[in-house]
Amino acid sequence: MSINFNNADLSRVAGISSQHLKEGYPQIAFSGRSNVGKSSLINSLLKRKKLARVSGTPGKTITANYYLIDGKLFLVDLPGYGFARRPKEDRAKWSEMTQAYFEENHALRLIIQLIDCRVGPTPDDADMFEWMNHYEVPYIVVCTKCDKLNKTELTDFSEKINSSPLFRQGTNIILYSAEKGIGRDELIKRIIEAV
Ligand SMILES: Nc1nc2c(ncn2[C@@H]2O[C@H](COP(=O)(O)OP(=O)(O)OP(=O)(O)O)[C@@H](O)[C@H]2O)c(=O)[nH]1
Ligand SMILES: [Mg+2]
Repeated sequence: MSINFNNADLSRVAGISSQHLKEGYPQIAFSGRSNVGKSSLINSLLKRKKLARVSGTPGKTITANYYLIDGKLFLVDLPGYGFARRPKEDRAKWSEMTQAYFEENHALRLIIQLIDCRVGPTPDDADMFEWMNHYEVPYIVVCTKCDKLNKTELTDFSEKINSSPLFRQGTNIILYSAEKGIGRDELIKRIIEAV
């Protein structure tokens, strides 16, 4: 299938769980902690500077944003988790929104789970993998902001992440930089395969 990633529009913002789409165009969802770089990654995939909002203050909006790509699939920017300063009500809302998204979602093809290269997997990420493994949801791992590590750090990180016990065997792991465009071609390939 050929997909024109330059042809993209924000087509739906779900602010409450009943607004999620569960059928229709195939969906690829981006999941990860606040500030991990979900929106930046979507912008870099689409070669757009500002389509997905990149926030200086992370975790401000708890919405799922659906970007329709070339009239063929949705990229879904899910609300980020694990932001410590977030009030309790927000965390409850996050859980409700996220669970509702995953429950009986017939359109979901792949979760792209993001991990920050400088942070590594957090306990919240571990919960997410446990959950995805349990429900046999297809996922790949994208390690963001790899431009921030030097060569030695990147080698160390790669070794650690490649032997992480959190992931299902054979999990695809991509090193990514939204700033430099590193990993973009490979990620696009995986998305097309999943669709
Ligand atoms: N150096 C570098 N910085 C990045 C990269 N990707 C994202 N950032 C920065 O990381 C910060 C957070 O990026 P966002 O894309 O807003 O992160 P998010 O996961 O969407 O955050 P929430 O929407 O709050 O959940 C911003 O300051 C970005 O500029 C990258 O590849 N390299
Ligand atoms: Mg974001």
